Amino acid sequence: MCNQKSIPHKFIFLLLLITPILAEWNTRDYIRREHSLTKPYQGSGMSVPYWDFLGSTIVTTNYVRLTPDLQSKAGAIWNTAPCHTRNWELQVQFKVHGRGKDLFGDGFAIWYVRDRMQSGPVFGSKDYYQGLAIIFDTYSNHNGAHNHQHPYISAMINNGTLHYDHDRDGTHTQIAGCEAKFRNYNHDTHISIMYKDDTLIVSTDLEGKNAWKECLRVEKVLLPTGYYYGASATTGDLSDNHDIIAIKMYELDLLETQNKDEDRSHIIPSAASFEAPRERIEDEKPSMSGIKTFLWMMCIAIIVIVLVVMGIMWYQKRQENSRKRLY
Ligand SMILES: *[C@@H]1O[C@H](CO)[C@@H](O)[C@H](O)[C@H]1NC(C)=O
Ligand SMILES: [Ca+2]
Repeated sequence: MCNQKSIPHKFIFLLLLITPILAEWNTRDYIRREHSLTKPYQGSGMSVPYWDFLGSTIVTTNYVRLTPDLQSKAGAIWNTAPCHTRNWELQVQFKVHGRGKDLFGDGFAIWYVRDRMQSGPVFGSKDYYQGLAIIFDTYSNHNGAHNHQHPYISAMINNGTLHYDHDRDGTHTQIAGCEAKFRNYNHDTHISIMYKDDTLIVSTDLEGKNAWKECLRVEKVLLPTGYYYGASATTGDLSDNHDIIAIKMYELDLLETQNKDEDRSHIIPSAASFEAPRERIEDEKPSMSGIKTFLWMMCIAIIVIVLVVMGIMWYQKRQENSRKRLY
């Protein structure tokens, strides 16, 4: 009797011993309050700790609305603290919704950039920026054929020299993208932007299944520390409510290969690969049709086979000749 009773106590004691160790292992999930925006938003008075507002943005108890479903609005929120973390994950819960069934726009963007609080033409923020933009483009400005449907999520890295071209929906400056229907859902919609080991991974949770689905992954992306997080949105002739419900920034552990003393603050934003040149060529002259490509492949295959056969024949002939010489 006595023994049986003491077992759970021992167990609890063991748990108490283990818990701090588990908590320490869990540093991967270390949330950084100074880069996060969670309910309740308001601190004392009107201000929201760590965030500044621009333009049409309003704060309610349940959401931060960057633009209402009205024409020609632009709004933004900007984190007041620069991010000094090398590996991070930003999880954003958002809601894009409006009365428009077929016509809505323009979209919103999530930023990690050098200059904060600057309104401009790129979804409510400045063009020729330095840093990273994750763009949620709901309206296709492109009159010609696109390789993709809208709404569309894309990533763009800028060192301050690139222009975001709305006429092409930014397709020739994006590093990657994916189609993603994220409008007018009753359930929660989330995006995860992970920057780890110089790799950018964007995942979405749009179907209310509580699971991440990879949208894009790009290696060799260089971003400095010390930039600012933000979100901005615009409406034009078309409109939508662009709401941010929550932003959670997680500090991720340094990898063993990363030197913690390395100064990453002077890096110029860059990405080794661009989708750009390929799409630009496709835009100017249509790419080869499937049949044409197939015929080309056939031709090349036949040439290769002929060459191989000729090579074998030549080789055999030579073998024969050398054998003849031996006799
Ligand atoms: C900025 O990016 C452009 C386009 O990728 C590139 O041609 C240029 O060399 C870059 N400039 C700097 C200073 O890195
Ligand atoms: Ca667009």
